[in-house]
Amino acid sequence: MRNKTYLLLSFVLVHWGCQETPSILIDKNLKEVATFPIGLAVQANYLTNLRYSKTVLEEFNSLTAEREMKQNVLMPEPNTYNWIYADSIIAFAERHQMRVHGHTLLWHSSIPYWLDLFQGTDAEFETLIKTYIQTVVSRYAGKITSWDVVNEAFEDEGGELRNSLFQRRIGDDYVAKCFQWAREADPDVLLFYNDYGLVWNKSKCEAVIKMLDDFENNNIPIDGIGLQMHISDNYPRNSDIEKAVDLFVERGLKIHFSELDVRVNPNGTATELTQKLAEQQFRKVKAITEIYNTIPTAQKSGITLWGLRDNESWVLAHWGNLDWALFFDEKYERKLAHQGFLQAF
Ligand code: 9MR
Repeated sequence: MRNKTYLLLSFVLVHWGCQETPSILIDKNLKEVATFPIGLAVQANYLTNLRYSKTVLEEFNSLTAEREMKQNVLMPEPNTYNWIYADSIIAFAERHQMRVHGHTLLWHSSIPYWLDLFQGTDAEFETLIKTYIQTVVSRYAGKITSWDVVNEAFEDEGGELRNSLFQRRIGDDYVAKCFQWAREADPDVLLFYNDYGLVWNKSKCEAVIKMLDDFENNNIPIDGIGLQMHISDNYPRNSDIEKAVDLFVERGLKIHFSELDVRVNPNGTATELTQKLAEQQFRKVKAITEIYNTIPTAQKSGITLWGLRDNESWVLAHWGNLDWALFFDEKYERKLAHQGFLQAF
């Protein structure tokens, strides 16, 4: 009888949207429980901080440069490469046997100022980009496991290829060319297309699927898809994330949840991370990790958190209000979000 009452009560509570209260049940590091690479986007200078690097080494086994492998940093002036910061991240990873996922060879938002002003012909522009991609990929061959080859190539509306400098100068097949150039430079590195909104933006998702069809028909190499996970505790719906994942899993691609952060204050009304918000974030992290767990092992390339501590997140400057989108607080303390990840296993 007691059991029946309990079951009935649980049913009613779950039905009304009341859920179990999350609590700290597991005292482990992320990499101890993850069955796939668990990555972090870092900045080279952060790694020189002992407290920071200690947490990185305890919790993660994969690294990505948040900024330092983008074109505006690697090639700040014409014919001039600056490898210092990227090399230091690679050296850190090598010292500690961590994987490196490269981000990103081409992105319309990281074009060096001088390239925007480039006066040469279209053919010269194309040669320049090809040389750039092949120089970077060759330099890190054997050190970088996978590259985001092109980032965010599609418009938010209408499923069109983004009207970018690359599209105007090289043409609509520039994305395919970049993948071929990268493959020529390193036959072993895994090549990813990375974008945001593929879960909730139908036209963009369809455009990416069409690109994948074109790649298949024309033997263009691609190994995986990066679903940037800049999400909120209440959006997008878990069922929509599942659907998007299934779509790309069916195509045999590796799946990377590439830029995870979970905003809890998207409308800017909260002034602190309340217990309620922390619990909502816990549930979202747990849910999306559970979704990730359903991907066949061979197709899991990992989850990468887009920053370590809440106060370091790009979302603060970008959205202009307080938020607590990551797994650690300013004092390097694990948040409930961290626990949400652990409890998904
Ligand atoms: O988080 C990154 C921020 O620190 C940089 O200033 C910015 C420009 O390099 O890029 C941010 O990362 C972006 C990523 O490279 C691509 N997807 C969107 C991310 C947030 O803007």
